[in-house]
Amino acid sequence: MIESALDFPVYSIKAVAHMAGITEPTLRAWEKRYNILAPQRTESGHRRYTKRDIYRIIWLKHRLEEGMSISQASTLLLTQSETNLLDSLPLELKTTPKGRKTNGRRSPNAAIEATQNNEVRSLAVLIQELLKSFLDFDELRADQLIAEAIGLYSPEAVCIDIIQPVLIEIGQLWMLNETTVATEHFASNICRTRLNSMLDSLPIVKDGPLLLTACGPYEFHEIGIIITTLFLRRHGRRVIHLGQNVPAVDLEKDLRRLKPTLVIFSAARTESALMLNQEIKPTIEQVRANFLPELIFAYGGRAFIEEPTLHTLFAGHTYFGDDARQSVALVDQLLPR
Ligand code: B12
Repeated sequence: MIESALDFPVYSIKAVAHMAGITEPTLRAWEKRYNILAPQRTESGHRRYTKRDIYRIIWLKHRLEEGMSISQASTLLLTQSETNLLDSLPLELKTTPKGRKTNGRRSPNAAIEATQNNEVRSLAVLIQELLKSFLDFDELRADQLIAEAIGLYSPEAVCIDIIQPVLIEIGQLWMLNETTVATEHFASNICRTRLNSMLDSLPIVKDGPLLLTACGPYEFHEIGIIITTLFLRRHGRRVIHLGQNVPAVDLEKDLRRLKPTLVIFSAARTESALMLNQEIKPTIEQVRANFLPELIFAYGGRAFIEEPTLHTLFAGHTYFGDDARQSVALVDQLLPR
């Protein structure tokens, strides 16, 4: 029976082997010889592990590294509290104080804590169910879950604490070949549509300095900057979103026509950060030199979190923070009201 987000059987043996650093044959042997793992099976007979299984496996691995035999470790496992098991998690999955993020990604365990404390239907459960609905191509369920999340939590929490970790998880499953491109397209399209309708439901701000948001040339990862746009608009800022893959020539025309105060670009991959540097930055610098001297160029996105050396390319310009929440605080510093 599924009792919490720890108990969703979604991870294949390959994914578990990768995450825990244990070979697949070893996992199968532990299952066969010791009464410690009982993964569920899909209709076609493939094993599906839960997060709780993964925590147990990592705990066992640590005991073996300390010199214990697997039979001793598996006997000891049965006496361990859940807290001890969670303590053995690698940094990426480690429990952090509630709501704090690890590496731009909310710790799933912080939310699991919330479930255990009987708060409202927790973020962790919503995350796991939304993930499952995407993996099942269940559009209706996905839509219901996002609508429910919007009803329970702030748009900021829905975007950063639910949609973002689910998409990152899908990205990881996709990288591990555990899911297909179609699943990723399905999930990102639903999220994008929902975010756009959240944007549409906001009143149009007509006053104040104009902000432009965009993805640079050949950048199609748009959800992060849509979220940034949403947060800025919710904060009462006048923002026009120019969309994906904005070429430098078009940008120049838009800058001349719209005369914004701030232009904000997002790059999810190193390649697109390099394109920002080669094409967008010189265009903006030229426009600044010629007719908009006050124009501020800001940048952000996953590329700069994963590859911090990229910042050196943008010296003299404004890094807009590791996530969309930070951009709201930064805009108030740059453009006080
Ligand atoms: C959805 C998705 C796609 C979709 C995007 C759809 C869309 N309309 O946006 C599509 C199908 C287009 C796509 C394509 C590709 N993708 Co892709 N994709 C993803 C996925 C699964 C989710 C991205 C996402 O929306 N995340 C959720 C958002 C909310 O997070 P975020 O973007 O990081 O944004 C947050 C912060 O970074 C920050 N932020 C972002 N931008 C900005 C800007 C500012 C100014 C500020 C302040 C903050 C900020 O705030 C956001 C909210 O907190 C990621 C997995 C992942 N780890 O993210 C892979 C991922 C990014 N993709 C990847 C790859 C490799 C590709 C492709 C090259 C695949 C291919 N072979 O074709 C292409 C490249 C396309 C291109 N030229 O851009 C890799 C990138 C690896 C790397 N470092 O280079 C990832 C990490 C998957 C993986 N694990 O390998 N992808």
